[in-house]
Amino acid sequence: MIETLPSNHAALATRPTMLTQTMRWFGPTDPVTLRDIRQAGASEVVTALHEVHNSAVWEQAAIAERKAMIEAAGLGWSVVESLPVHEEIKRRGPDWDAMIAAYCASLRNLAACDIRVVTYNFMPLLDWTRTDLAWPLPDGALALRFELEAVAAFDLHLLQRPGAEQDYSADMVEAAARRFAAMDDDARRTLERTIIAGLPGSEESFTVDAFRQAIATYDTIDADQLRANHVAFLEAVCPVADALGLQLVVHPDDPPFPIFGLPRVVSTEADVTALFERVPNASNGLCLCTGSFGVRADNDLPGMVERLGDRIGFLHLRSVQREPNQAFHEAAHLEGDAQMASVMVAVHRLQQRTGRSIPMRPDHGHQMLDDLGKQTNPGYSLLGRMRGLAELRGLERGVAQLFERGDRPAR
Ligand code: DNO
Repeated sequence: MIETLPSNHAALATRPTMLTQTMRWFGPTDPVTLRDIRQAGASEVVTALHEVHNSAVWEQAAIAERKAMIEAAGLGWSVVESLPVHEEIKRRGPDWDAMIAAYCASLRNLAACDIRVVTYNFMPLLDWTRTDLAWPLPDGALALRFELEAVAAFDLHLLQRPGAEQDYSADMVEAAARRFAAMDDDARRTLERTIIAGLPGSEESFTVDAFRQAIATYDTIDADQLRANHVAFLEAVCPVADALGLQLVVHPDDPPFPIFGLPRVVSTEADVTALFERVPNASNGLCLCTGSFGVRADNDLPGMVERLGDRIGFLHLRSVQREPNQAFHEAAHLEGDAQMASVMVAVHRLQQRTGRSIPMRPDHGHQMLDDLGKQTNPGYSLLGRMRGLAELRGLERGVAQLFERGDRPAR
């Protein structure tokens, strides 16, 4: 009845702005189906046209077709993860112009399909990197883990990268030698595949020889040069994205420090702050990944949400447990070092201040329960992520209720 409308509106106006719950979906070949994701309680997927090569344009018809498939399953698609940045752009190579033109064409086609948040990263050659994909936890679930010592064993003894020794401490070089000597052939091949064969979502994969050659193409590119190339990329694409009403959100380096002598320049709060200062366009945004930034104890995650909030267009909420010697593993979403409750308080405040529902997803769930016997994408099995999403959803509701009651937790 018309008379009831005003009071309904009033009720709506006071309802808190909550996160948009999403899950990553790798497309029609993903063993996790759209129905699974819907039952896990997400309202949207984040995805990419993984079948399209990095240098090619995402055609509007292909985007529209994928979107229709997602919507037919009762879900939405408004965040791309990822539109990969070609190495020619990161290196500022001879094909830079062509690759930028292709990137902008894809952005136009995405906007035409009303998809307005586009995730990318600027890590040379490798996307996210782990050294163990099935690290047993005390409860029998399996976690992803990273150990710099394992990277060093691979780098020094399998890859035999020239000059690699200079990138590790003497203790690490020794530990890596002992570790490598103790590994049989199978263990060495597994480590090699884990590091360079490409984890889910990485659009590149390498053999040892190809990786050595690819690293050499970055010989003259140090951190300052990579930063300049990142700025050049943004200066070229942000005006296009601004005009289309898109936001480009950069995913931080994972892990957030250089590996294999390759520079990494999106690892700290100072890195991203500098990026926003250099390229102030509205479309220059951040995918705040509490897992990637959280590997470094010097990244204050709740503070980053507070200070960088207006730039945050997408959230990856997961937690790592830091270990000695630059190692870490994926903890349960509310455990580990992320201080997730404090992050959520900051996120809740940000959403109320701006009235923006920010898309978020759980990430790198444990392989657990019925998923243990299944072929799954590492970090992207269903049940661990469903547990993560459920925990995050509960945490957000609890935080919202505290605020509604008038409690104002400082952090
Ligand atoms: C790993 C993901 C990353 C991320 C890209 C964004 O699980 O968070 O692969 O999608 O770095 O471009």
